[in-house]
Amino acid sequence: MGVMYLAAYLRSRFDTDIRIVNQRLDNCSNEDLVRQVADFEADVVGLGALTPAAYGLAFITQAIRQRLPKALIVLGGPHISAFQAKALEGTMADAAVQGEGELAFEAIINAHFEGGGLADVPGAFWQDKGGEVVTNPGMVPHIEDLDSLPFPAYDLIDLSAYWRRQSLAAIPRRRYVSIFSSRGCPYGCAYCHNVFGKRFRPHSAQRIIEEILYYRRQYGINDIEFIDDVFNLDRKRLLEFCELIHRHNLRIKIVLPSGVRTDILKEDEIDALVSAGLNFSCFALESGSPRIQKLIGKNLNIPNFLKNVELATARGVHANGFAMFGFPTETETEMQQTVDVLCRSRLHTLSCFTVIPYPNTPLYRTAMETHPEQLAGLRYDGLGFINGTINLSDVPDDILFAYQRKANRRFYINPIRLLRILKDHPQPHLLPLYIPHVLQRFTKRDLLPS
Ligand code: B12
Ligand code: SF4
Repeated sequence: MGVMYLAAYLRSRFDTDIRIVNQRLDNCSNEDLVRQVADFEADVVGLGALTPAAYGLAFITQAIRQRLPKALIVLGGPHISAFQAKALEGTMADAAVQGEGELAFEAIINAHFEGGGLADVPGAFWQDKGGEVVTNPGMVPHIEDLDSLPFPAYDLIDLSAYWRRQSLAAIPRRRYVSIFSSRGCPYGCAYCHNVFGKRFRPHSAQRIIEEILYYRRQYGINDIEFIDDVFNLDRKRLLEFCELIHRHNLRIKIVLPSGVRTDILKEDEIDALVSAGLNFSCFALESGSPRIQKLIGKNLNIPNFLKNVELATARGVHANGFAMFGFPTETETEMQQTVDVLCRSRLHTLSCFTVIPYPNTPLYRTAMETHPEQLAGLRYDGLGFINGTINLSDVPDDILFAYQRKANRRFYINPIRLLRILKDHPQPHLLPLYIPHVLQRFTKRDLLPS
């Protein structure tokens, strides 16, 4: 989504040809990526990455620099928000941008080609001729009116290739499109990156409808995945959006795989979402312990969480829960509280992880105080959802991972839950595809280094 937003914005500002390559989707090696960039004879190369995939940036930028010595190479995306100026070290990129990218990338291109200098771009990280990394003061302002942005450049990707992979939601193989309908989140979860700032900046309900109508016309799509951080933060926008869905007689399916802020949901909002087409949503508990909720800054009201999951599932919504084990100072009793809340809930399925701290988050700073030994030399290459083996808690490794397994086993080994999954999952005939994933979660100990 990020690079599609950037592409759409940049071509509205410059007369330019843009190509997008998704290394992950295409299973494209670093060498092949460099070859594609060189064959395209790019003048500007933007590289975005999440941290687990960012270890290739040093090789990629060096090889691009060799093949295209004059190209402007710019890094951006969540990895830069996490590692900031450090992300440039070892690379041959000219500059890097943290946070929202549209205006900053435009400013860097202008500074480079119009003879100003990278030193003039507020908040940018850049390397001077001697290879020294400089951090500019200030920050490019956030985009106030998100509706002023063009639709992301879906025309530059092969959308059908994504339909053959699993989307962010655990619903495989279907024709869908993702929409990111708001930026910024006012909550203060300690493990989270602040990519878009703390102020909620939504697209208007009307603009979301226009986007949906466009995708329906263009791709014949009726299945929409909103990957916002807090789609339900603005009650007025939520109800207006649902009302517009009816007014336009749109028969769509709505999926909320990033989750909603569950405890603030109201019953009439759930009704409105369900009648607008909601059939799958994630609900993030993270911890069943009130002390840990406070410690991690999430401050979820757990009784409200349970009540709203029940209301949504009673209306046929497939509910997937998120939970984490292994927060700094977390005890075995607190882990058991999480297992209990999960098993008591009406959630259908569960994504249960152990905590991985990312730099530039409050959690990382806490972990630096409590478990510096776990962070020393920590490599994020390929570190993913289920294979994390870091332990920041107060219990030994075997107990921590036993709780992760226990949560999965106690949650799923329940005939009533299994029947409910079959009844409510949007694609029950494809559920066997998930059996290997579930078994992997049941047996995580096998992944631990000996
Ligand atoms: C969808 C999603 C995924 C998807 C797709 C990821 C992807 N490559 O985009 C999947 C399921 C694969 C995924 C996986 C993971 N994710 Co994720 N994910 C998201 C989510 C919910 C939305 C991403 C999105 O589309 N945002 C909307 C677009 C518009 O924003 P954007 O991509 O950030 O792009 C903007 C800027 O970053 C910038 N930008 C982006 N690229 C570039 C490039 C250049 C050159 C420039 C100048 C600017 C720039 O400009 C863009 C427009 O303003 C975000 C949360 C969020 N709010 O963004 C988390 C998020 C990106 N994920 C996160 C994490 C932790 C993970 C995992 C590591 C989890 C785990 N422990 O396993 C894995 C890693 C997988 C991997 N191997 O890379 C973190 C990022 C951590 C980090 N340091 O990289 C985020 C930010 C969540 C959070 N709040 O902490 N994720
Ligand atoms: S609610 Fe989500 S986006 Fe907001 S601070 Fe918490 S984890 Fe981050």
